[in-house]
Amino acid sequence: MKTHEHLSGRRGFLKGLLAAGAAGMLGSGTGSLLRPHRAEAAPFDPSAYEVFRNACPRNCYDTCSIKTYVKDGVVQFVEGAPESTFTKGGLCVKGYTYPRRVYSPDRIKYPMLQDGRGSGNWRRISWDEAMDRISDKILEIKKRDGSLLGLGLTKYSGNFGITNYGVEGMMSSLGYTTRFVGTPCWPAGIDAQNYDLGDMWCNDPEDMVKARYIIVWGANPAWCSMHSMKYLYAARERGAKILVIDPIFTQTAAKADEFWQVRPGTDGALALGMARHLLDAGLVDMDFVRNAAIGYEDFAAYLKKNVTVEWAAETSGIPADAIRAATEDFAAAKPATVWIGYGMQRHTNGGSMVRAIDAFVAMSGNIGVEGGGARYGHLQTWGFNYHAMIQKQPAGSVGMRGASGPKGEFDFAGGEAATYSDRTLNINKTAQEILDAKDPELRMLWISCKNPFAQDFDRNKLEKAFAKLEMVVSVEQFFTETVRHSDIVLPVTTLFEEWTISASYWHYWLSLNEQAIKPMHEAKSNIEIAALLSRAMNAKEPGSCTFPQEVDGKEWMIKECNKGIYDLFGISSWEDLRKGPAKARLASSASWHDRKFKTPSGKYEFSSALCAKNGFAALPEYVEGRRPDAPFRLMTPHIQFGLHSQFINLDWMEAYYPEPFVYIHPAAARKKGIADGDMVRVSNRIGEVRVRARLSGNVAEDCVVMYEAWFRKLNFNVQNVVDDCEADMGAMKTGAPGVAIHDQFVDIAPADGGRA
Ligand SMILES: Nc1nc2c(c(=O)[nH]1)N[C@H]1C(S)=C(S)[C@@H](COP(=O)(O)OP(=O)(O)OC[C@H]3O[C@@H](n4cnc5c(=O)[nH]c(N)nc54)[C@H](O)[C@@H]3O)O[C@H]1N2
Ligand SMILES: Nc1nc2c(c(=O)[nH]1)N[C@H]1C(S)=C(S)[C@@H](COP(=O)(O)OP(=O)(O)OC[C@H]3O[C@@H](n4cnc5c(=O)[nH]c(N)nc54)[C@H](O)[C@@H]3O)O[C@H]1N2
Ligand SMILES: [Mo]
Repeated sequence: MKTHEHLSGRRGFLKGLLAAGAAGMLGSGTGSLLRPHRAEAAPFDPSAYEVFRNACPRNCYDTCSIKTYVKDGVVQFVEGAPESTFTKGGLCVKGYTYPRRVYSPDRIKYPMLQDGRGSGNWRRISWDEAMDRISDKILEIKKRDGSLLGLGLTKYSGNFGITNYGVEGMMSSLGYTTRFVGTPCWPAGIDAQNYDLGDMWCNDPEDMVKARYIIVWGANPAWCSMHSMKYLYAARERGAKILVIDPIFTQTAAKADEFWQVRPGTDGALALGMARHLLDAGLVDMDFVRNAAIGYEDFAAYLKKNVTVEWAAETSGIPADAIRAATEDFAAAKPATVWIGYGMQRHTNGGSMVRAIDAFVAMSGNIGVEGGGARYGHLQTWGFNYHAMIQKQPAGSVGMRGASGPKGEFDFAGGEAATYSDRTLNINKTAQEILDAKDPELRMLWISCKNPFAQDFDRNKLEKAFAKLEMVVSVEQFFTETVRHSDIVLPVTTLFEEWTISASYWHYWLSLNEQAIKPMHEAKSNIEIAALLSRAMNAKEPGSCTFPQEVDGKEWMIKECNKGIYDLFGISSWEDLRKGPAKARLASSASWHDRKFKTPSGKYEFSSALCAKNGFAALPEYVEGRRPDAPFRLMTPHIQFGLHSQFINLDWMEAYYPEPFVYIHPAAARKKGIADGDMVRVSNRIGEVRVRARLSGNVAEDCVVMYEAWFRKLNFNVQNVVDDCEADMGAMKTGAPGVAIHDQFVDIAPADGGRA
């Protein structure tokens, strides 16, 4: 059965499943006597509901268009919007839990103050008291330091709705502050694609159906982009072959025709070996490399001198014959494509691996081709006004001298010259940067759309860093570990309670997010919170904050739209999106279809002078990965039932996935005296995790896997053993290098107390 068929168009899928579960319990194995009584289902009457448009604002490829059914002011259930051919009427299992998320008894309901950070002594306070305390602190910092550089913002991807860039706007409206810049997600690959192609711009994923050969290289769409799977299946039905390259035998690999269990961090060698074989077998697209590219001759010379298929096989662990055969099949299939995953570039040599894969695809003649391409991501549909983000500093604000650099991957506005700028710290080294910040020290941290204690690196160091902060404010929906390390928490709305608009970095659809219900409890949206803060600041010191003191969420959403967006999506106004999501009108489903690249030369650059200028090899040369300092490599990739620290904390989801595991190969477990289900200790230089072991042939013998996730009742946190080691690339476009999340090494042993 195919996943998408199974899930698509199932209204109330989760509710239905829970009901089935209950019926199952009643009837379990006892035959007809206890056959559950089934009430006649009332026919579905759509007119009984008010229907709203929503959009899943999580940091996910799929950015689903949602239809929300409301009765008596209460969200009853959600379904995927049928108008989007990408969402196609179905949501993932996480999406179907949204009605529980909004009404979860665990939600943060009011502003709260913790008497003694970490004490657990929380008490409810009013919004006025919260803003009074916060504005006092900000003014005190400004008085003490003569600037607001002691005030920091860390924000990432908790909610990518466009209006939420008002949080950055709020900071600017106070003055020049400290910003954590960069992204833990995809920066090395972004820079790599910028060196090669001049931008990150992928084909429409819906055109994968046209591909005759698909390599999914370090991505796991069966879990992380489940709506993309239907295109892989459709392509295969039309005769395409699918190869998955991953150190883990993933659910995606299980669906493929061929799986290569590559040694982590050696994909560069593999791609270069494949490139070398294209050369040897005379399979290079000479028209492309001669007319649309520069540096090909140098690259070919590098391959001849430094690369053999045997070396690639030796380095990556994939047999030479398999490399040759797949390369020939890939070259023969027209078109053929590689989906370059974000997981693959989270290595010390991640950017260089992406460049090697780009080069292989370019040599095969698949760049600029429908159904082809080196697909990574795009920001073609993000051309909003960012008016919420672009706020002026109050007159007389003092900051760092000189102009600021890029402020992250979505910094469309930034970079303009100014006398003063914000201070920028590396988001991938949050703990170290807080510890090192001087003149002034970081005194206060505002956390929004971000869960540092779950998602940032080296948790023990982070604990030390937070101890240095004088005040921590978290804007949150749930009592996360980060909230436990905060002084004040402010309750924020969910998608149903606010207006915004959401685009994807993968597909080409745009979705409106309407406010479907009144905000629960005392929750406010991120921009309303900014307005409240502005009111408090200006009451105390007029002119100290330029953020408007009243905002209307809907008006602010409308103000983000412009003619460029309307034209791109073929709509006359945002209101057209009330009828359903719209898709960008693409000249072609292929990126780079006109072969006009955005590189300095205007060509595909096998040899990039810019890359060399930034301290790397000009050619996509092989770079060795991080050296192990413990017996097992640890990988902590993304999980099916959660999105980072979100969703698994819901009781509905706990029912599916109550407990985390460390997955270890049976042979390795045997050597370590570990049996399936044992409590074990996974440890390294920086910390440890205690967790139950699951024996699995899906991981290599020298590798263990723990999926990142937050369980509200458990102490489980993978960041105890994931350090903040840098990836190679990322600084150019996102302001900081990426992070080598999968270059971690641990030992594993039965936990004291042995079997549990
Ligand atoms: N070990 C390990 N670490 C990783 C990764 C990994 O693979 N392994 N992956 C990395 C990647 S790819 C990413 S993208 C990052 C993700 O890092 P984050 O962006 O920090 O991750 P999330 O858990 O999605 O979201 C953070 C918080 O935002 C809150 N939130 C949701 N909606 C709103 C809202 O409207 N307003 C506010 N103020 N808050 C809201 C959520 O409740 C959640 O606690 O993690 C990185 N860290
Ligand atoms: N269900 C779910 N969906 C999500 C997310 C989630 O947390 N859960 N997160 C969202 C976000 S923020 C992102 S960034 C995307 C992430 O999407 P992906 O990049 O697909 O996410 P990961 O599972 O972290 O990594 C993909 C694969 O990369 C592999 N990998 C790691 N190192 C290497 C290597 O050296 N070589 C090769 N070939 N493969 C390697 C891992 O084993 C993993 O199977 O998904 C988004 N969608
Ligand atoms: Mo991510």
